[in-house]
Formats: sequence, structure tokens, C-alpha cells
Amino acid sequence: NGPILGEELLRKISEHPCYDKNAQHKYGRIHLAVAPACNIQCNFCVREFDCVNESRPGVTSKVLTPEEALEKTKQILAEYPFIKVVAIAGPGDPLANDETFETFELIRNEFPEITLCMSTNGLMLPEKLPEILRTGVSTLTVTVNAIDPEIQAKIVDHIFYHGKVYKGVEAAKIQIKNQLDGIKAAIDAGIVVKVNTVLIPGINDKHIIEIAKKLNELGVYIMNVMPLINQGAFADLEPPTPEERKAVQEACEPYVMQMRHCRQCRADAYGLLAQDMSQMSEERRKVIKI
Ligand code: CLF
Ligand code: SF4
Repeated sequence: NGPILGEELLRKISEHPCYDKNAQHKYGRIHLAVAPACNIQCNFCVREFDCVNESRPGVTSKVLTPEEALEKTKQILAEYPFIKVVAIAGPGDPLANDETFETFELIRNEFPEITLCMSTNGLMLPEKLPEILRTGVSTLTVTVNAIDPEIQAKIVDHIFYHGKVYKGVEAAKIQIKNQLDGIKAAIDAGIVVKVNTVLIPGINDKHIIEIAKKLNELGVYIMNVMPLINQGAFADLEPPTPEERKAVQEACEPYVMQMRHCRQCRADAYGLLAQDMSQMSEERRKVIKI
């Protein structure tokens, strides 16, 4: 299963620390925290911290302007030439911030060879796809926590979409449709798509296999099942045990390749994936088993 990739994309993937487990020790990424706004409210999110869909709890990244982000990239790439991926993953949703595209343009003009990567909740994906393609993003992560609106409604409290707030199942239907349509369109346009799924025991644990089957149909390259970070409205839920997470990954593996080396990076992380570990709490290390 999985999409067929051209030569250029195969090279980019082989140098992408998240998409290729063999690349993680050799190649790094830089996250540019230029996107503070978000257009949804996940129940596990505490807004003053980075987006939990691709991040770890209790940290706040300093928001940069696009120009500051370019400056930071220049400095860091000069110091760490093994960084091959420049990504925007928060602290909110990249597609809810125009600065995302301004930043990518600045980076692409300065470093045409670099891989541009982004992580989103997918709500705005269909309508922002032309802009994503225009700026040359080649790897895209969408966080899909449910494809059943009843389940999704337990995970996302509300969405803000085209000037209106939607709640519950109505909100869930809009988001799921946009995520799946957007993923399909992105893959058709040649972007390599990864899906993050937050494993939330008692809410979506039995459902994740259905997501994996859908990702197989859509041609998603790789899936990253991440453990719940129990904060926000989900503060009382138990995160999954490493064994529970492993069982879900094994059940999904026949349908879509599994990423098992995610470090739940900050929105301003850089270097090798393993490098940021110094800032991780003991408790968190146990949850994600590193
Ligand atoms: Fe960043 Fe994400 Fe791109 Fe990687 S992280 S936007 S795909 S360059 Fe990677 Fe970090 Fe896990 Fe994300 S280890 S949190 S999966
Ligand atoms: Fe928070 Fe969800 Fe928005 Fe990420 S997508 S910033 S977790 S509300």
C-alpha cells in the first residue's frame, strides 16, 4: 500500500526525519513558530501551550514574525547543515495564519532545495491547498482523530469556520469532510501525506483501525499514533499505556505504515528529533516510551 513517489520526492522522504525512521539520526528539522491562531478547540488543548496535535504539553513557543523566522533559519542551517526540513507546526494551526505562507515563501526563495513541511488540523485544507502547492510544501501532516462524527464530537468542542461557530456533530461532520477531501486532493496533487492520530482511551481507541483503513484508501504515506496528553477538558482521562499504543499500531500496520519514533516536538524545536529530549519531563518520557 502507499503512494508511488517520483525521484525527487523519494530523496526528500529519505532525508525527512519523521517520514523515514532511518533518517532520524542523520537529518534534522526546524520548526518555525509563526502560527499562533487556531480555528478549532480540541478538548485536550490548553491554548497558551503549543498545538497538542504535534507537540508536547506545558511548553510555549515564542511566536516569530516571518522575517524573524527566516533569520532564525539562516542561522540554524549555517550551524546545522544536516537539517533538511523546514516546518510550521504551530503553536496554533498553520492554515489559520497568513504568516505561514509568507514564511514559506521567504524560506523557499532563500533555500530552494529545502523540504517544506506543515502540520494542520485540516479544517481549511481543501481551500488552502492551492496556496500550499504554490509555496512548494511537499510533506503535509493532518491530524485525524476520528472519521465518525459522533466520536469526533467528543474530541473537538467547536470549530470556527467561515465566520461561524459550529459545535458537536455538526462541527465534526464539517471537519472530517474537509480533512478527508483535503488529504485526497493533496495526495492527488503530489504531496506526501502523514496522518497524526491522538490515541484517547475510551474515546477513539477502538476506532483508530477504521481510520487506518480509510488512510489506506486515500493513499496516505504514514500514520503516527500519538499518546493522549491529558490536559484541558481531557485532564481527567488516562493516557494510553505504551502497550496499548503498540497494540493499536500493530493493528493499523497492515493498512498504513506506522511511525513509531515521534518525539512530540515543540512548535519551535530544531535539530535531530532526539536532540530536544533534554527538555522533556520524566513523566512524559514514560508515556511516549523513550
Ligand atoms: Fe515537524 Fe511534523 Fe513535519 Fe516532522 S515533527 S511538522 S512531520 S518536520 Fe515529527 Fe515531531 Fe513527531 Fe511531528 S517527531 S511531532 S511527527
Ligand atoms: Fe489546540 Fe487543537 Fe488548535 Fe492544535 S488544532 S492548537 S490542539 S485546538
